[in-house]
Amino acid sequence: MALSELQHGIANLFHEREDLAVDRWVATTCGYCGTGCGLYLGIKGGRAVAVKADPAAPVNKGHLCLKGLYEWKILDHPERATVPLRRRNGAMEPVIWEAALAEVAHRFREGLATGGPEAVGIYHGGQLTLEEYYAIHKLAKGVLGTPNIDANTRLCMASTVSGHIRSFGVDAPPGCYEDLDVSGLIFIFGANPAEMHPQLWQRILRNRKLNGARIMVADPRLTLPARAADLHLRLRCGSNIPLLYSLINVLIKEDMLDKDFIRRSTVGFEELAEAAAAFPPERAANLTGVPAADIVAAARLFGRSPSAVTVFCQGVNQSCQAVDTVTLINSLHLVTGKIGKPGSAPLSLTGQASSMSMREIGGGGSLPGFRNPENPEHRRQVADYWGIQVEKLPRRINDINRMLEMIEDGKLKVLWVIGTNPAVSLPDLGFSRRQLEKVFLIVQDIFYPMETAAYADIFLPAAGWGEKTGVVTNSERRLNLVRRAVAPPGDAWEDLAIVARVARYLGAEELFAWKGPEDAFRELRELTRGRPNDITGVDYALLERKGGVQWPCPEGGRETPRLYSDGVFPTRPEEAQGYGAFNNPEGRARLWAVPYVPPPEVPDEEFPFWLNTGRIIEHYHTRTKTKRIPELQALAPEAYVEINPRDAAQLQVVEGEMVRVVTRRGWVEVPARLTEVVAPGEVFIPFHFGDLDPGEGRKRRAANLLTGRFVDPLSGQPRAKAGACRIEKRVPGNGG
Ligand SMILES: Nc1nc2c(c(=O)[nH]1)N[C@H]1C(S)=C(S)[C@@H](COP(=O)(O)OP(=O)(O)OC[C@H]3O[C@@H](n4cnc5c(=O)[nH]c(N)nc54)[C@H](O)[C@@H]3O)O[C@H]1N2
Ligand SMILES: Nc1nc2c(c(=O)[nH]1)N[C@H]1C(S)=C(S)[C@@H](COP(=O)(O)OP(=O)(O)OC[C@H]3O[C@@H](n4cnc5c(=O)[nH]c(N)nc54)[C@H](O)[C@@H]3O)O[C@H]1N2
Ligand code: SF4
Ligand SMILES: [Mo]
Repeated sequence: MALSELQHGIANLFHEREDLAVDRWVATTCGYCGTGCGLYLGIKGGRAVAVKADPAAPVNKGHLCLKGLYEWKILDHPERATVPLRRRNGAMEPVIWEAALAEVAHRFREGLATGGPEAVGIYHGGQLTLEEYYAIHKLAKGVLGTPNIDANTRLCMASTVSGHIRSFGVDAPPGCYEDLDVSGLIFIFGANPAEMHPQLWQRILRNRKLNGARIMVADPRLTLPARAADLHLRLRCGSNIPLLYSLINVLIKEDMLDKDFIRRSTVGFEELAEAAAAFPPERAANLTGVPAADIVAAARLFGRSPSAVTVFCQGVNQSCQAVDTVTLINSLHLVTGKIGKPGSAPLSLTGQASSMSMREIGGGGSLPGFRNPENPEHRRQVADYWGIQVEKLPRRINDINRMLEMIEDGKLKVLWVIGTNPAVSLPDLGFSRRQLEKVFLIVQDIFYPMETAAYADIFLPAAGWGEKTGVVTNSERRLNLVRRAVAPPGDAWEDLAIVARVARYLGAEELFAWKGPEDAFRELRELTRGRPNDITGVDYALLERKGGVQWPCPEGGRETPRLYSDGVFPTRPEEAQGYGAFNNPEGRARLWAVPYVPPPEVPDEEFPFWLNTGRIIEHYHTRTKTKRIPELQALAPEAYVEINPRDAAQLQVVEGEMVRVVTRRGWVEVPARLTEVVAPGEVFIPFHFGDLDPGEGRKRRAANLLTGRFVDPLSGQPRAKAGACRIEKRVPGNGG
């Protein structure tokens, strides 16, 4: 099937759906990627039977990609989890809810009593609702008082969060999708929106068609956007810093700056200019593999275009020096004044449907409303609102990397995993799975079996997308509603209800006395009053009426598509999300002279290839949903490794041949796919395929058996995109 069909959805499938006689269509939001498309779920006889796009949805205006179109099929899949389970003599057995929850609470109490707040922890996903994140964080910080609270967004957007705070004071993304419609230049930097944010790619293409927008791509792979681009900067894996510095070098040398904006709205230009001076295009060409002339051409395209959006995602967040890369992308826009205006912004794409919501209510280590956990006033505001002792709130959180080390050291004893599949998605799975094995593990998911549940002591079945109501925020700060359209299967409960019931067992019932998600929303909304993400002017009815609202939207005010239009940034210490060099009383953004640190692991004689990992359009993450949708699974049934034909010839590997990919951490065996998409010297493996799926046999194919625990020093985000590996021809019968 052509990629364009996958992006649009197949036209006649869509029309068939329109004719389908359903009882009612329920307006909701897609539960997959951070684009946040509006759609209708068709219900017949109490069951979901169809999806159709919402022509009025501001994000996708009547289009959906295939993942969205087939989303209804997961709703009553036979492998949906329906009963709580408890491990007894090695096997999982059904138990009643109250027994399971009483045991969860007992384990938490026991952990707290014997090891203090550090003995317990929660690790959750980025596909829940705003209200659920709020409840989880209130429980962790306000009731358990534990610093061990983190989310899978550590693997996803953590570097952008830190980068935004360092540049702008607060993790509030400046731009919006409309910028993609009107900008003169779309610079796609370490992202593949054609496959990962298909409806945004359609908007970019429409802009090109209607307005002649230019497209520029920085990616080691020859992705679809790279093929469509006016200019492809095919940098080597892990070389973002020298490339960005060199672009800034040329912008300065050729005087393509907005000096007024630099003077009025930024600090740190001299230091940045000095650091960039060390990266003339010729030097950067050596470090990145991009011809010097292309670097100059790229800088001119950017500098001379009246407007520019830089779209970035995991080729930044999961690559080397990720936070530094984010700050340099922001700096590129700040020194050219290309921010806060129509068509101009750095635009970080969020991955999961609601990972932005998580950031708004205190994920990633802050407090609700982008509050600074070290600011006594911010701490007091939250503690007073919750009616708890301020000392209870952790000052610093332990991220998932630290939590795994604490399990290994025997300090963290009870871990509750909610809506994420760490047995596939964490790096260095050999190490990570040992920790899941060791800790007392509670897993709360919508499917059973799934890989992480294989390590669980208690399993709690959750209601999922289509079965619960709440808010999800997309990449452009747009709050959208997801709606309950059908009842959850069997005895599955909504995550919000599970968290509230555990709180009751812990004696904190009154802190979670909500009748439903809208009560929780009304409570959390008050904590944003006067903060950068003020949503006191929003309620469910407004979200429904408008098809989403972009924050801030204060009471009595209106929504805000674009931030920082006045050139003032929330960097004042009393306002900012942290303390540090980015604080300045004038509200100016910070330009950083970041160091350039060559990657710790680079290809060598023993491991001669760069290993890049990522995604494909057909599957979502660890495939718990997409492998269960026959139409998607059939399109991409198996893992593989992309190898350049030149390297394959040297290795004497042919198309489809099983090869072993080996790193210092482990190995996998997958078929070779010979393709020019990867450059010589680099290979790519999709990370979607777990290897513990019962029914699929035990296969060693999970990309994270290969990745290492190299984390960004500023964000703690593991590097999934640049390691060293070798390819071995498989010798039949050599075991393993
Ligand atoms: N179909 C589908 N869509 C998804 C998802 C999914 O699983 N499936 N997941 C969602 C989520 S959670 C996320 S986070 C997003 C991720 O969306 P993307 O970030 O767009 O996807 P990736 O494939 O992880 O990586 C993007 C590109 O980064 C490039 N890259 C690798 N190393 C470097 C480098 O050093 N520099 C540069 N400049 N580029 C590099 C890779 O070659 C790759 O093409 O997608 C979201 N959308
Ligand atoms: N090598 C490598 N590793 C990576 C990446 C990479 O590019 N390369 N990308 C990283 C990134 S960006 C991300 S975001 C992570 C994603 O990694 P994971 O979070 O592990 O991915 P998912 O498969 O989406 O897991 C979500 C789980 O939640 C369940 N679920 C869905 N909805 C609900 C719900 O409403 N309630 C509950 N309780 N459960 C629910 C699903 O069944 C699934 O088991 O992977 C990271 N790991
Ligand atoms: S682009 Fe993303 S949000 Fe839109 S339908 Fe596809 S997966 Fe869903
Ligand atoms: Mo992600």
